[in-house]
Amino acid sequence: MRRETRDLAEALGLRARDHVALVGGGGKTTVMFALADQLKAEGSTVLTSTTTKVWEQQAQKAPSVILEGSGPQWKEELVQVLDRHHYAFVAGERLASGKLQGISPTLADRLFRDRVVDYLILEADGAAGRPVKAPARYEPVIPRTATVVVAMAGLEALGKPCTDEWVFRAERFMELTGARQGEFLKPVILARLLQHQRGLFQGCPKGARRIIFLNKVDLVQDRTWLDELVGILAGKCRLVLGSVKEGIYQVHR
Ligand SMILES: Nc1nc2c(ncn2[C@@H]2O[C@H](COP(=O)(O)OP(=O)(O)O)[C@@H](O)[C@H]2O)c(=O)[nH]1
Ligand SMILES: [Mg+2]
Repeated sequence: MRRETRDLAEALGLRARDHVALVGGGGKTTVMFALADQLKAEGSTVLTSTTTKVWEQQAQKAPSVILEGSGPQWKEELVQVLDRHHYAFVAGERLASGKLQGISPTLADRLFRDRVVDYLILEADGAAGRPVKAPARYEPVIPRTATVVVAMAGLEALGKPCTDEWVFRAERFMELTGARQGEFLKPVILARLLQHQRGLFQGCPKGARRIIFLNKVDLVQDRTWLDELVGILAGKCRLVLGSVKEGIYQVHR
């Protein structure tokens, strides 16, 4: 079954009070903020954050950035900002690099359990700007209370060589998928990354819903490999093909 929608939250099958962790590459930050904007516009309260690091400029897409490391008044500030804007980004502290340190997974758990907001949306993985990544043994950092894990990849990588240019942690990627150095990233190889126990869903909490989101479909010219990829993945878990840029999503179930 396949259908199209312009509703991102619905494409991902979100339910009331979900705790969403985004992993992989190819658009996690973009999805996080698009989702937060939508949920806020629909009247929900939202917190965005990361368990890794984020550029301060990116975090500022939220109406307010609250730093846990700024002192004991941070929680009070957060409550005030949420009262006013219904949406904030929470981080740990400012780093010299211009990035913000994220929050610990246990703080994410606490914020979720304390029902501070309706939705908590986290970037739980880093991809160094590449559309595809393989997780190291200590990645991603998904809080235990996450109810949804969205594993992402950027579709512009399909057919490109499996090298550092397109794949973050390329060596680990080849270990996991059996791809050879420089081999074209074929559908079957990307599917292995998504389906491997130590692949993109590594560390997914037991009860969390798993969603595969293949983004940047607007950059795909030849649909043959895309159809092949859908053929392998569809029916196994919720699969979304889309373009956050164009705001259009295809849901395969
Ligand atoms: N063409 C296209 N570019 C996108 C889309 N979504 C995100 N991008 C771009 O892809 C790059 C990586 O996105 P980002 O959200 O930072 O990915 P992350 O590394 O997974 O957090 C950025 O330059 C985005 O503007 C999309 O749907 N289509
Ligand atoms: Mg990012």
